[in-house]
Amino acid sequence: MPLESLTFHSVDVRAVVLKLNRPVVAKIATITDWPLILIDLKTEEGVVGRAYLEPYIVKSMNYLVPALRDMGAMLKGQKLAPTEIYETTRKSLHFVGYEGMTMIAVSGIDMAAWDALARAAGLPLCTLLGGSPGPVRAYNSNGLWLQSPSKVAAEAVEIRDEGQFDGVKLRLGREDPKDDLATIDAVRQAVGEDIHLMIDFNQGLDMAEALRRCHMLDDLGLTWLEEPVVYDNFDGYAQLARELKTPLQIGENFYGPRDLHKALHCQASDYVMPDFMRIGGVTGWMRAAAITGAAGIPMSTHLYPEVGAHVMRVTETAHWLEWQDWADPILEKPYQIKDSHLHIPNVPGMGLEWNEDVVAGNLYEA
Ligand code: SMN
Ligand code: MG
Repeated sequence: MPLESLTFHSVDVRAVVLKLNRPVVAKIATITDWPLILIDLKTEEGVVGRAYLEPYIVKSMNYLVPALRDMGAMLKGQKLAPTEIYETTRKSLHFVGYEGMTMIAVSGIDMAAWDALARAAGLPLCTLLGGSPGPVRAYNSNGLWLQSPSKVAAEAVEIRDEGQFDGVKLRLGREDPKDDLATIDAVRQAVGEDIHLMIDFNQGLDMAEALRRCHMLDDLGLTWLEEPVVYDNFDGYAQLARELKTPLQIGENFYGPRDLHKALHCQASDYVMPDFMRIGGVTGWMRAAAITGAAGIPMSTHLYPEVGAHVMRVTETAHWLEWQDWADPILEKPYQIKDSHLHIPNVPGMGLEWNEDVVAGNLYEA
């Protein structure tokens, strides 16, 4: 099929809500119900590209689903050229801002467009991007929320054993910092000293508290300290990065590659970990990866392990893939983890097919 003549036809957009096996209990929010938006992008030639979005808050789908449908209607008849689609959709809401829900909708269409192009080419997405399928180093981020030290330690063993992981992410920010320290201790005793421990504060601290708590943790050999303060306080992050020995990690709340550029310009972090629904899907990631490559900043993924695996194969400073299996119930063939690596299936595109029974049983009217 000649790729250059592929033409955008339409998008089917469905909203689903799943119950989380291990609810999110973070300093700033508790989440029991996990929203997913499924996007099927169709071309006039009958190719279907698929992607999903996970916008955290169920009611956000009431705004995002109409935006996605509207973008789909607007794109009818346009060439299936993902970077051109990215620009058309992004600029269509320019006057209300590129960020926030605009960028989330742009990202969803972008990922589905890249998937459609790779499927039409008969290539895995990573191959279309100039790489090859292979293993991608991953840590497990499926749980370890703010519970008692003993509960977290027991769960850490389960989480490690879900894929012989050599890295797991632990959420901190308990009322008393001593309980955070006790949790790290209990986890190390349960899973051993050699495993990488990533720490996430989920933006829960103010600057004074962040300085105090991060200094307390600074000699523990932790792999990174993630989002201690509100995501856009780049001056505060720059101070933390200057003062701490442990690498600082931010980026899941960058809206587009320009936010990442601003953060690096401010020297706000040692590492970055863009999220696919906020950085601008595959197009936004590739632009961001050029910036981190030039700056020599290690780049990890946030959520969306399927798309993450493909782009990490072509990312100059690829660091860790965040493994989260929360979308697995709606997938016919969830990706597999072995020996702390995600293995990309050798199928066209990302190979996402919906488990229609699970989708039908969990639809949400948006
Ligand atoms: C996170 C992920 C998903 C929901 C809430 C919080 C977290 C992460 O910040 O980095 O995994
Ligand atoms: Mg995080």
